[in-house]
Amino acid sequence: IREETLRVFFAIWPGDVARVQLSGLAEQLRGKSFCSGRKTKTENIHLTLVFVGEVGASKLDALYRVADEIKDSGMSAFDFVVEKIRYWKRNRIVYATTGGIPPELTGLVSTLECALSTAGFVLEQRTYKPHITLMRDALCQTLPELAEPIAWQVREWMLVKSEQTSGGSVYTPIGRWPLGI
Ligand code: 2AM
Repeated sequence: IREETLRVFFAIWPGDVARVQLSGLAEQLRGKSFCSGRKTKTENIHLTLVFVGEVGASKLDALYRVADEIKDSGMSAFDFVVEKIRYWKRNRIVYATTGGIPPELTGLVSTLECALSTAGFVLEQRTYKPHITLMRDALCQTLPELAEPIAWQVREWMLVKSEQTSGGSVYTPIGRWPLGI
């Protein structure tokens, strides 16, 4: 009998206001014929911290343990400020990102990567590039400038289950950890 597996990643979800603003931005990209492509659904707009990938259900406890230990080490809340829209031609995605990566974000990601590796999870070796995917299968002529930054205070991070359905990706949080203020 094969063990059930789940596809999981650690991520941050923008606050409601920021998420609607980001969704409006994605809509604008399509509406004004900047780009063609598939817009990320509003509820799916997120910032990945670490993509863990397919794991056996029995590994979930180890993931929770890693996260609990990090939480107990006292990570701080921070502001994430979206200032740029970029087109990643190779992956055909349009994404939003920040001008300056907050040190708290770098700290959280590297702490997670390190603790996950120690716990035996094999991660991709790519350098972390924070991005919020707004559109997939995108073809772009030009990109608009952001009229003003879109910011929110990051006060928690999550473990999220990803399922592919006929209606697209469905993301379900299966764990949440607060950041201190
Ligand atoms: P993306 O938006 O650039 O595709 C869930 O799939 C999240 O994990 C997405 O934010 C996705 O980034 C990210 N991710 C990172 N590495 C991935 C991989 N190898 N396969 C799928 N998603 C990955």
